[in-house]
Amino acid sequence: MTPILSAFDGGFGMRASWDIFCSVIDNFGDIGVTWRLARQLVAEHDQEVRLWVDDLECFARLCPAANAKDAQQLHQGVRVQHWLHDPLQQDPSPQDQPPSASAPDYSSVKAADVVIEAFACQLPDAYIAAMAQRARPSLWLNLEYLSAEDWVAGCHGLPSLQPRGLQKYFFFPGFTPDTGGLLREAGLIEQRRRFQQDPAARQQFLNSLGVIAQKNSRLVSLFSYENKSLFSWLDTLAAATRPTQLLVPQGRIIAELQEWLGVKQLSLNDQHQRGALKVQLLPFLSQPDYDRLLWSCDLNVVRGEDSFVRAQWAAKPLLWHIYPQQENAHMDKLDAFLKLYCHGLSPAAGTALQAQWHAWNSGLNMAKSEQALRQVWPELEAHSDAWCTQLSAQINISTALVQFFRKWL
Ligand code: TRH
Repeated sequence: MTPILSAFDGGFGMRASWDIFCSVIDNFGDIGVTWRLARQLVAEHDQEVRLWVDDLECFARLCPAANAKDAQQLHQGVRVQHWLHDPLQQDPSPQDQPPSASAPDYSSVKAADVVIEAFACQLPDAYIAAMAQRARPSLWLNLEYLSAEDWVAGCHGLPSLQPRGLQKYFFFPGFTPDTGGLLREAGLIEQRRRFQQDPAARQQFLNSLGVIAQKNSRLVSLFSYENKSLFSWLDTLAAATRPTQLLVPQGRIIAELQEWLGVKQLSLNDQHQRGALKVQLLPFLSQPDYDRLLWSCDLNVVRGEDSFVRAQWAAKPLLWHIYPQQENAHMDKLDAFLKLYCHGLSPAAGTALQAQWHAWNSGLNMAKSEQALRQVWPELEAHSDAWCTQLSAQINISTALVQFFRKWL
């Protein structure tokens, strides 16, 4: 990876080299976000991108073309490099390393023009040294987790002095113009609108998943962590007059779903009817197909960060299971987003939505809030579309990153 900073003519010139470091904590969000960002920097900004990921198995779930055994591989223009994430910066002894692991020799690695340390994953010390040794040290950015909290805008873009005279800048995604924005591919909204205005395309996509959308049935996608509210929510859907088809990609909620259904093992495309509710298990989809599932449904239950954002681009009502944190810190994040999102909603709709999101994120009974939401559903549908239109007017995070770099030069 040869730094090509010299090719820059005052920042309006050629491609820069980018290294994005991702350490998979758990679940899919870390790699989900960084893989999407890496692809966008290549496809829309013609940048030279290397994505360092420490869990190739997890990466392969999101990139079916990937081989979890190959320490180096190229996908959609992104060079994917396996690394051994060692937060304590101790050289792992050989027996500690999994057989497929291959710790690159960082002393021979040329640090990129721009280095993104995703979610404070801690870069290898030898790589940081390489960043400092460049003729023009690398731009070092810490890509933070998404939050709607007020303090984020004030911290976005702030530098923090690091050893070896390096500066690390905190880069916050966000929902307002004074943040780094959200991941949104060029043309995504137009593509989603075309799909949603084409019933044949929706039906063809759903059929490809083995889903036959019933007339007058509400389609709901479910992607969440284990949740004590699930049973009461499903009971309410089963007892409703309007039929619901619940489409569940394989994931952490399946065990509780099996328990509620009273079945030992749900298999792919199994369909189980309970009253007005039909439940269908789907495979874990590619990211583009998961987008289309979100676009096809009338309500999307999502979690974490990336699916949460993708559901907002679907312009449909959503129910968010936020990633649980210690001391309930996640509830502040949930309320911060609700404060933004409920702006412009009628008191009845805002109250019903907040009641349901709080119940879902606190493991409480969902019956009352589900009933209340039904009364305001048309307003929520219109609101989710208006919210998406408002959000999509903002800069997207890949463009914001490239602009940040050009200003820094
Ligand atoms: O998997 P997650 O729970 O990831 C979490 C969050 O990112 C959280 O913020 C972070 O702190 C934690 O990881 C460490 O949820 P998330 O963010 O929605 O990521 C899921 C990814 O999986 C997303 O890119 C969408 C993708 N996906 C598919 O590609 N196919 C599917 O079928 C489904 C259901 C999801």
